[in-house]
Amino acid sequence: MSTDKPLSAVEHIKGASRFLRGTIEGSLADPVTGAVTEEDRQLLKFHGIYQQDDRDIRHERAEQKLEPDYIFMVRIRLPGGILTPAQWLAVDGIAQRYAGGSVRLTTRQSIQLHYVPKRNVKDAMRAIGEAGLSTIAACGDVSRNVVVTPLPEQSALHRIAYDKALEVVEALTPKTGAYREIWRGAPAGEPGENEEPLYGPVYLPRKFKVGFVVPPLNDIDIFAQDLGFIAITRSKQIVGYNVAVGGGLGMTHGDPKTYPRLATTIAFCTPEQVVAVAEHIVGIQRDHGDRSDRSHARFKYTVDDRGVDWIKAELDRRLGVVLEPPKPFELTHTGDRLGWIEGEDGRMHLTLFVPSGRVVDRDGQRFRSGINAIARVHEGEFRVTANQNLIVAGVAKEKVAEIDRIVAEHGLDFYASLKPLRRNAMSCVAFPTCGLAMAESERYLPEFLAKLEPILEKHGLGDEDILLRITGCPNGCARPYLAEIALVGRAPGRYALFLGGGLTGERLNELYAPNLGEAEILATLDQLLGDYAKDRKPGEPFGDFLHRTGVVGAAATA
Ligand code: SRM
Ligand code: SF4
Repeated sequence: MSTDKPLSAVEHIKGASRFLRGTIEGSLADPVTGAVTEEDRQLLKFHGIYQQDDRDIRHERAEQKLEPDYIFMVRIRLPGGILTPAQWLAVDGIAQRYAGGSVRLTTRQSIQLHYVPKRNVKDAMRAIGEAGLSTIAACGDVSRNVVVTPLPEQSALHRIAYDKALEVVEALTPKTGAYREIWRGAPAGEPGENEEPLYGPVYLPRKFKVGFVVPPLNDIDIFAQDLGFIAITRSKQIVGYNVAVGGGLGMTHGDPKTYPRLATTIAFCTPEQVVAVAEHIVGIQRDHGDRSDRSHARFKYTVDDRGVDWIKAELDRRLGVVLEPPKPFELTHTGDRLGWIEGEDGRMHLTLFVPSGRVVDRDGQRFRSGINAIARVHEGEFRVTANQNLIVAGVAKEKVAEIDRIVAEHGLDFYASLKPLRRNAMSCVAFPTCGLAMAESERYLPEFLAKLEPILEKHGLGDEDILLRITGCPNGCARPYLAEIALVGRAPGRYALFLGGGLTGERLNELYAPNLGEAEILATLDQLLGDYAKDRKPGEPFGDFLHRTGVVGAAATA
């Protein structure tokens, strides 16, 4: 371990947990409270479950001297975002029966079910298992859901990258028997001496995120990952992967020791080396990450504290070979391309826009009913994108008209007329379920868009690709620090304004103003967008313009 400082409280909880067993069963069965013990709250995360409370009624309940309205969020991990139509319908049924009714697609291609009362947690988990799905390691200090570019048109390359990602998933999934015992009814056993050959008894110092991308798309934001594999292709084959390390976005307002960081591309490895690279990078973080201070425990800080050269040398040493330098590659854009795309195998793929990933029936747009109706006739698979959208993948050409009819009947064909600002925008969950939210995000995005769109139109920019992301706090769940415009929550109705990210996910934005209300944000953007409309070069993106004109970047601080 890298430090002599005292271990953080969570390290003690993990160490005493007997490989994540804790007293979870007892906590869930305790009828006196809707909550679990603090130790079990921490351990449940490794099982994909967060204890939350409904923040809309927190104060009211406190005034009535009631405990908070405890609820649980269950995160189903889906490597590469893939699930079958039958699994989709099963998840919808679980959301209706045991949770608050809505399915939430996430920025890591997973599915979250909110509002699960404690009494329903076991039933929900059993039903998830019966659907052939799992929640293990969807949260916690382990490798999280592995994201893979969904890449509909290049079906062969997608399959190769996806299969490789599944090998990594297999290698990095915790092996503890606790999950099977608690949720799948396996006989309770005494923990083995070495149930976690890779992680060991205290797992990683912090969460760890792995992604696979196939250039030129960067629809998973590869440089936000702790460990990124960038496919290098030659004549429709993946000849290997560049290895990028140390990405991560979380920070704390006003604390310069915490910061977003883009992953650094350090090497090239062959397809056969990928799993070993993943295991050894995880091993480096396990052995050298900071276990005393959780705000300094992500791999990005290990990379910066030790230096990129040290990480590369340590990786080579553990592998027993010197990896080659990275190969050239080019990324052209982030985000999803909505609508139909034909794959090289002749199959059709429809990317549906799902605002903030929330699958509900609302007004004229009936996402839940519409996607369920598609699932009943669809013979391919669904892919959740890392931008909270859903791909109906692998549709036979003769089925396209039928899917289109269902889409139109449920009011989901509006994607075709969306302006780029709305199409690209992302928000995190925030209130009322996220315990860390400082300001609204998902519930505020539509309102903010309705105010920003007329400003864009006024300046003749309605059809420009502008990338906006909003989060309710600086943790960065909607990857705001990669956007051209980002609102990062500070307090109810107040946001830090970050500007100047790029459209390919290769440049972080910068803090422009630390604490603004809506009127100030709109006035600032009105001014800057007006300047952009007047003075931009042909084809120049907004973020690039802000850098060139010194609004942000080196010129701004010089
Ligand atoms: Fe996140 C914590 C939601 C992607 C950085 N994130 C949380 C929690 C669990 C709050 C908590 O700890 O109590 C949020 C639950 C809210 C709720 O009510 O549902 C939450 N994060 C989300 C999701 C659902 C956002 C969304 O709107 O889709 C995403 C679920 C991903 C998944 O399926 O696994 C989500 N979170 C991300 C990402 C983006 C990514 O991974 O590509 C990031 C930034 C990348 C990174 O990790 O650096 C991210 N979440 C965080 C952090 C800050 C970590 C840090 O290094 O400081 C936290 C807080 C923490 O870990 O202490 C956090
Ligand atoms: Fe919650 Fe903050 Fe993540 Fe938004 S960014 S979901 S407010 S932790």
